[in-house]
Amino acid sequence: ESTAVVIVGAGPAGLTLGNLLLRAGVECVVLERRSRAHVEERQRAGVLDHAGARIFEEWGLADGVLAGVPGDGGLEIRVDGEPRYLDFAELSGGRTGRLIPQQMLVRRLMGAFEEGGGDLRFDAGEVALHGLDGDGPWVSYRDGGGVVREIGCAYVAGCDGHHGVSRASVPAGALTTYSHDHGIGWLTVLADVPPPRRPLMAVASEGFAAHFPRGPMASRFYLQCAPEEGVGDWGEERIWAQLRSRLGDAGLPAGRITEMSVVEMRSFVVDPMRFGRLFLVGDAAHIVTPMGGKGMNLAIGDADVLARALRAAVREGDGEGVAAYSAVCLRRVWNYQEFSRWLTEMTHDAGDVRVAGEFRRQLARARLERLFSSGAAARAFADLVAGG
Ligand code: RFL
Repeated sequence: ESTAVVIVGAGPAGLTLGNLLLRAGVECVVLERRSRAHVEERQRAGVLDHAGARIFEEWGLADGVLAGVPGDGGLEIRVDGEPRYLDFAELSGGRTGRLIPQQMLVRRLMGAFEEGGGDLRFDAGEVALHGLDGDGPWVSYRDGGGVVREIGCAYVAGCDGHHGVSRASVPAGALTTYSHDHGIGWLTVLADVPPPRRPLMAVASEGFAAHFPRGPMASRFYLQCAPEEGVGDWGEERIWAQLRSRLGDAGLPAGRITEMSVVEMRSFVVDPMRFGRLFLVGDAAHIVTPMGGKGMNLAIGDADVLARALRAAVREGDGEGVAAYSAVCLRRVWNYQEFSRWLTEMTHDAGDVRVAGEFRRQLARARLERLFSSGAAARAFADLVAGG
């Protein structure tokens, strides 16, 4: 069996790439380790930025993928309970994003891919990549029925997330890795609580908290905690009490908690995002903390750059895009890493004085204040939220 591109992983990166290649007339097969049900239910991100939405528009996928999805109009930052607003539509000249839960985007991308005749295989076990530094790589896997299969290809797209097999298949020393631990803890809770009127971040002396919409009846909450704390340290009572206090929302109802975990506040980048005929895409190449909501958008942005490069390489024999892939993606990756770090530092240093001390607390508060007193500062922020 052979195809032009084997895509490993059916998350936002792999499914976006699959759809774009289908549109570009480049043959591909998507191999996913987990079951269809598992992939459909996995809830994570919730914001598609303006640049991400543009990609689906440009490739003619917006009608299927973004129909009925509300816009991301703005952000409330509550400082010690005092509400402040940023209107992204106005500040960015209408370049707003969309509020779409990741699993809804994934389901719609799966639907579009399969309706278009795409080849998507779930329950693919023991995926292994071979011959990546030669001209004819191949990918082996064990299918749901236990049969070992091999697919020859011209290129492999490693879209299998941070813990996937693709990056691990690259020989030691071929990639430089950069990683940073932000030194703070985050607890995240997904609950059946009506969403806030607009996405909300809170800066408070007890620490950072946030309340984000995840569809019409669900919310995702984030709570800063000590770096060494685990889920076991947080009973439901403490969670709701801390959320009400930090968010300045005494009436916040305690809904059913459907998921709770500790988020690793760590950033990671590999350079180059390529080894021979393997391209690393999305979380396989980089992770950014959830702060700023850029992880899923980077995955989609990488997929767009790679789809254009592979279209030129496979259909026209033009290897320029393929050669430039890593450098083009890394420019955006570092720009978004910086945005995420900047936002993390400001919202955490300004709250709990134990994070960075009193002097930096005052600096962070000045930075925050600037967003509401300087139009230029607010527009720069909105510009990064819109992405590009
Ligand atoms: P994914 O989504 O991890 O998908 C990888 C896929 O590959 C499969 N896989 C394999 N398949 C075959 N063989 C193997 N050996 C395989 N190993 C793994 C996996 O089963 C999976 O289906 O990576 P991708 O596509 O690069 O997408 C990245 C995004 O999912 C990620 O960046 C975001 O979820 C990050 N993120 C957020 N991003 C945002 O843009 N905005 C947000 O608000 C936001 N919130 C979040 C987040 C991530 C979170 N967690 C849990 C890490 C909130 C959370 C809590």
